[in-house]
Amino acid sequence: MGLLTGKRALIMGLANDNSIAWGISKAFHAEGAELCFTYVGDAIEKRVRPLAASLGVDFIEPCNVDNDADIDNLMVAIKNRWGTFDIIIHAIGFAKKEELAGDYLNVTREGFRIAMDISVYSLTAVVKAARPLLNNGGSVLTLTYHGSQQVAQNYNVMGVAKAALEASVRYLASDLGPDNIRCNAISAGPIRTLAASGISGFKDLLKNFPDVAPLRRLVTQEDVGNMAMFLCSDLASATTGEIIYVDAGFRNVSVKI
Ligand code: NAD
Ligand code: 0WE
Repeated sequence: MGLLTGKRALIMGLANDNSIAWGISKAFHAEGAELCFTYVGDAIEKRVRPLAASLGVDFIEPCNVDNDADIDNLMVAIKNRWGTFDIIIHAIGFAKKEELAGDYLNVTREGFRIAMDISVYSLTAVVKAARPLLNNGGSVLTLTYHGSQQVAQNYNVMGVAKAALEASVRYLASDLGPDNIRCNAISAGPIRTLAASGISGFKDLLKNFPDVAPLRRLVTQEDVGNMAMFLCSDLASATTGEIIYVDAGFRNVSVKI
């Protein structure tokens, strides 16, 4: 018996084998969860299919979270295949690349709207659509970053979006709690993924992080996957509305130079 045996998990945000969602998927599979993956676009579909197959998963659906119809269609597909389910992993974040450099105050109205829509509203939209299908004992988990709490150079509008995402977690936890469904976030340290490629200063961040972090190392997709597995298991049955750090202790160190 695995810690997630009998649980069905929707995994949103798998792009390739560097994705945080892949670390979570491997940990979930190892503990017996049944998985469904979503993708956006043909390029990502080509990456997701073989990864899913390597875990014996053939339940793969398209879903662009900027589109209510996609979210509704996803829930119809889940209702048809599973009836009900237990876990939502939301590992999605997006801002236009030009918003992730220079001063925050240069953010545009459209850049702000897109970051908030894809990175924040999507969690609530998915939970709202999924709610009739979610089982008692279920769990919703999203991914955040400490740039929500303290200024992180170049993170800019994503920091503002993550602050709103973390507040959403608390409100969703309050709404879902009476049905015994939990909602939490993992705040991960920097990890080299597609969403971190080509970001100015990211290489330096990865280089310097182990000198400062108490554990003297970077965080891995597996570190995050294991915490996600625990949080979505019944071992975390009274934890909801929380932001759990998987950052090798970095956020507690004040002098970072
Ligand atoms: P990733 O690029 O592997 O995953 C991001 C995913 O978001 C991709 O699968 C992409 O397809 C998806 N996505 C973007 N726009 C979408 C849309 N409109 N509809 C549906 N999906 C969409 O990168 P990652 O680092 O694994 O990111 C996963 C989550 O982890 C994000 O929320 C990110 O903010 C967060 N996070 C990342 C780090 C890091 O350093 N990499 C640290 C803390 C938190
Ligand atoms: O949340 C993230 C990634 C956010 C992200 C990254 C991209 C790159 C490509 C959102 N949208 C896009 N859009 C793109 O076009 N992280 C926590 C990783 C990250 O991103 C940073 C960081 C860190 C850490 C950006 C600037 C500074 C630090």
